Amino acid sequence: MKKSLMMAAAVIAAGTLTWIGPSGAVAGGSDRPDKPTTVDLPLRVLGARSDLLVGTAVDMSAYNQDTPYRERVRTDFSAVTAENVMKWSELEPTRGQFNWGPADQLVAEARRNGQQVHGHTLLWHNQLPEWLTSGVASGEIDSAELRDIVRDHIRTVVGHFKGKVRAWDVVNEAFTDGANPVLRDTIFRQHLGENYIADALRWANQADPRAKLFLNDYAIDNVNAKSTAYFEYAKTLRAQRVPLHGMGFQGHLDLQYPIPIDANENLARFDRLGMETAFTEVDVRYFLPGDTYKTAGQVGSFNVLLQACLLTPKCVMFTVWGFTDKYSWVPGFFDGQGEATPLDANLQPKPAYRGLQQTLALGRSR
Ligand code: 9MR
Repeated sequence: MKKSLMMAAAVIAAGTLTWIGPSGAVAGGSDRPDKPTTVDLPLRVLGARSDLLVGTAVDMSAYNQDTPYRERVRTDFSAVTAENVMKWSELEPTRGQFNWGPADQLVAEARRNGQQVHGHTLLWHNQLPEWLTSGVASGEIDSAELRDIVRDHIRTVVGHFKGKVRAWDVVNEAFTDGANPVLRDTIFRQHLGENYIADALRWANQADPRAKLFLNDYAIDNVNAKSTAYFEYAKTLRAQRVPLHGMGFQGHLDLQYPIPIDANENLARFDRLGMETAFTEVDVRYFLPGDTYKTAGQVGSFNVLLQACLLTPKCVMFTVWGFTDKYSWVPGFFDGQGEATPLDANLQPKPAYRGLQQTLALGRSR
C-alpha cells in the first residue's frame, strides 16, 4: 500500500473522517480553501482583482432601445469603447457641424457607472466623412489644408473629451498586411507625409496631456511580420520622444486560422519598451452552425488572449467587440460566420463567458 493511503487508512481506522492528502495537508487547512472559489461574478468585479479593465464596444442604438443590453453594459464592464459614435463620419458628418450627442451620452453614463472610456478613433481610413474624402479626391482640399483639418479635428475631439477619456486610439490600422507591412497609403500619409503619425500623437498629447495614446490594429495578436513592424515602429517613435504610450491588439479571431498561442510573448516585447498594452476588440468567429468543437475552440481562443494579458504587467484592458451575438458586426461582414461574442442572442452566457470568468478568477501571475 502506498504511504499516503496507509496514512488515510490509519486516520479512518482511528474513527475520524478527516482526509489527509498525500502531502500531509489536512482538508480545510491553510493550503486548501474551505469553500470553492465563486467565479460566477460580473467580469468587471473579477478583473478588478487584477487591476484589469474589462471592456466592451457599445452600440449606442442598442443601448438606447434595449434595457437588458444597457444593464449588461453597466454590470459586467469597467470600460467602454464607442463602436461607432466617436468616429469622424459620426462626429462631423457636415463640415464644421459636430454631432456630439451620442458620444457625450456614452461618456456621461460611463462616468455614472464608474467606467473608463477608451476613445476610438481619431484617424482611420474608414468611416471618414464624405465631405472630407470627396474634397481631397477633387483637389478642393489641398495638402496644406488637409493638414490643418486633421490637426483641428484631433485638437477639437481630444479637447472636447479632455479628462474624460482614459486613452485614445490615435491612429487605427495604419499598417498594411502581408509579408512586408508598410504604412498604409491613406490620404493622411499621401498628403501629410511619412511623419503624420508622430504629428497626430503630438497634437493629441497637446490637447490632453494625461490621455494615454495608442496605435491599434488587427492581425497583430501573435508574433508576425505585422506585429514586428509595429514593434520596430513603436521603438523608433519612443526613441524620438514621440508621445506613444500604448499598443492596442484588436483580437478579431477566426477559428479557421491558427490560434495566437504566442500572444503573451508578443505583448511582452511591447511591455519591455515601457508601453501599456490592451486587447481592444476581441471576438472569435466561426462558420455556422456551431458545434461542440467550435465551442471549445472559442473558449480556448478567448482565454489565450485573456491569459496573455494577465501575464503582461502593463496590460491594462481586455475589451470585447460587443458582448452579445444579438448586435455583433460579424454576420454582416463575413458571409456564413457568427456567434463571435461571449453571450448569445438572448444575452445568456455561453461557455466562452464562463471561461473568461474562470481565467479572471485565477488572476495575474505574480
Ligand atoms: O463594429 C463596427 C461596425 O459597426 C462598423 O460598421 C464598421 C465600419 O467600418 O466598423 C466596425 O468596427 C471596426 C473598428 O472600428 C475597427 N476595427 C475593426 C472593427 C470591425 O470592423
